[in-house]
Amino acid sequence: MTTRATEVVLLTPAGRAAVASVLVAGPRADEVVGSLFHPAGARPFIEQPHGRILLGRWQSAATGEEVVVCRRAPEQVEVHCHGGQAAAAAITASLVARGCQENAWQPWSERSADDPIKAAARTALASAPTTRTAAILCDQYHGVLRRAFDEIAGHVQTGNPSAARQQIDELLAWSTLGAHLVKPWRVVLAGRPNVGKSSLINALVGYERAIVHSTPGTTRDVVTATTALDGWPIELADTAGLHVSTDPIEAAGMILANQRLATADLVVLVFDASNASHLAEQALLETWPQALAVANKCDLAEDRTAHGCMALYVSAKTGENIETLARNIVARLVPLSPPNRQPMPFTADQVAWLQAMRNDLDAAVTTWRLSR
Ligand SMILES: Nc1nc2c(ncn2[C@@H]2O[C@H](COP(=O)(O)OP(=O)(O)OP(=O)(O)O)[C@@H](O)[C@H]2O)c(=O)[nH]1
Ligand SMILES: [Mg+2]
Repeated sequence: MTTRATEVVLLTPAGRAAVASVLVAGPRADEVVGSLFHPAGARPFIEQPHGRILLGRWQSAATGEEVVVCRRAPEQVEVHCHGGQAAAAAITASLVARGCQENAWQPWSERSADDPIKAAARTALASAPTTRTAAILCDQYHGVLRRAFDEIAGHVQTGNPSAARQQIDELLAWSTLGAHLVKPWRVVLAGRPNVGKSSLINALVGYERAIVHSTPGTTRDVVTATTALDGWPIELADTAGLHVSTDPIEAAGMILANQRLATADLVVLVFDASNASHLAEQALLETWPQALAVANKCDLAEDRTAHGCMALYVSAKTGENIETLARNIVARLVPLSPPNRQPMPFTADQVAWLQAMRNDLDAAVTTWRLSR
């Protein structure tokens, strides 16, 4: 018979902090911690009740570290030591030397959670880039998505497929937003050389991310900057100006630009408000009909209609309408703000489960119709 390993898992993230937490979980947790940890009082560790917080010393070859230890539950002990990497690494090494197995927190979290949705939410929360997306993931962690899944299963069991289908469709409508709670939306700025794409990226992120120059063809590579607009994580990509060029480096830049454009969640086409070039603009608008059109350098434009009534007139130089541009980008990506505690599928597995359930329900209805 093989015995289950006792694991050592670093629970706190890398980086500077006051405290680091190491979890020891498994059948030998009490025994190994008891052999290394000496509580301040007379009572030995192994006799201490669960839940009691104990101060003492971690006695191994590498460290005489002062630590706080707690037996959280049967087979689960937490060791809290000084933050940073050194103390936690020394404690982990001493536990590994006594036969424990070091593991990353994600697989441990997935195995130990009572609900896979909760485990996935915990993993996603650790990478949530904004407080807004973290709040939505917190709701999923606390059960709103699980309850919605249970309700769907309940409708199926009680023979109410139309209610199940409606609820599945409502959840799937949030799946695009759910997929971007951790992964930023990809917004690509494109247009002819010198129209001010790099200047607009800089104006949107609020610092000089991309090189701006009066020489057309300044940007060659794709330059990205990740930011948050209205609390949503967004990666803005600056691209080489699109035009006919015999310069091989510029041409390579345009290939990269087109690759980015093909996978973008939103294309922002930038025009020069002070210098309308109708044919070139028309061609870009026909290629990217869903794009957001922006006429930059409006501070130089005498006529604010030359680029059509659909274009938003902005100035990266004066800041005019930059906030409106940010709002318009958000409105395209997230047309509907989720209400509080909105259930939202946020992993590919959850979306696949909903789609499979939807297909099964459709197939059942078809079979029922065909049998009549
Ligand atoms: N007056 C005015 N000038 C601007 C504005 N935006 C950019 N410029 C100027 O236009 C020139 C080109 O700006 P960039 O941001 O480098 O333009 P780009 O589209 O990135 O150019 P490429 O990388 O060459 O394709 C620079 O001299 C900027 O200072 C604006 O809103 N108003
Ligand atoms: Mg540029």
